Amino acid sequence: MTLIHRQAAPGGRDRAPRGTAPSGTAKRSRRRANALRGGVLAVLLLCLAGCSPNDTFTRFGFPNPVTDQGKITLSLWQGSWIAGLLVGAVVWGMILWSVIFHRKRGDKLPPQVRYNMPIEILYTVVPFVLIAVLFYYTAKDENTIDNIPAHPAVVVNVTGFQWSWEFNYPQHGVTTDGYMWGQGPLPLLEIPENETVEFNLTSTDVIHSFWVPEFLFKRDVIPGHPNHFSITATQTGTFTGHCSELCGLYHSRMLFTLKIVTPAQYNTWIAQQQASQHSVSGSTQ
Ligand SMILES: [Cu+2]
Repeated sequence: MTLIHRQAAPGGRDRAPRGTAPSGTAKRSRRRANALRGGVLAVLLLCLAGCSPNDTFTRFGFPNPVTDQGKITLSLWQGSWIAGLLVGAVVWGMILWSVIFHRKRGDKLPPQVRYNMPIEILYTVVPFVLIAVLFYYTAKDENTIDNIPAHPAVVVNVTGFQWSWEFNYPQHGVTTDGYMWGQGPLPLLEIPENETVEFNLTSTDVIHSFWVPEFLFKRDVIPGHPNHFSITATQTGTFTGHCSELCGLYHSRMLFTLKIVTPAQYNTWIAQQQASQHSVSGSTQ
């Protein structure tokens, strides 16, 4: 209630009369105290961020990449964040500096610096350089990630449909499929580590999108417009793949299991699939 009873000083300004203005020494010590407070706050924030036990922090929220291409994407992501944070630090620093050391002390305007050519040129050149550097690294990394080797070790034809996936290995005459989540086993995509794998993506109905979060990569699966990409897996493990393009009622259930195995395990698995699939197709003829 004290706020309601509080009255503004005459003239609409709620400030101390001129005669009681703080002395120069008091002003300086207040400025110092404000700077100290700002410094403590910055150190606290840095500590809170730096002491995080989760190393997702150093990846700025990205999952741990499991492909050569994903590692490139991660470096670009980290570099862009660091560049952004450096620009942010300069801007936030200048804002804080103005707020702490250049508070309004009267109605007199401070010296104006309009049409100062060196400053105007700096304002134009610095953002241009920043964008040029970001563009260079983006274009360079995009070319590397989009590169498809002339002779990939493994080729997988991926077909997306409402609401599941089919994986065909044309070099081995093997096809795997499955069910959407909740209806049965998910389709299995098995690939070897340390080998180049090319994916050819097609859809039989609407636009889907092939996404393995640990690849740090997704690519649209479009009917009538085959898409391609290639990866080299760097570690073994089991992961979940998703459709990341809203494609209808059960879009969220359109999952698949990705298994990255050693080349020897991959060859064994392919041989098993060939034996079981060919005996099934032989017995149904
Ligand atoms: Cu889909």
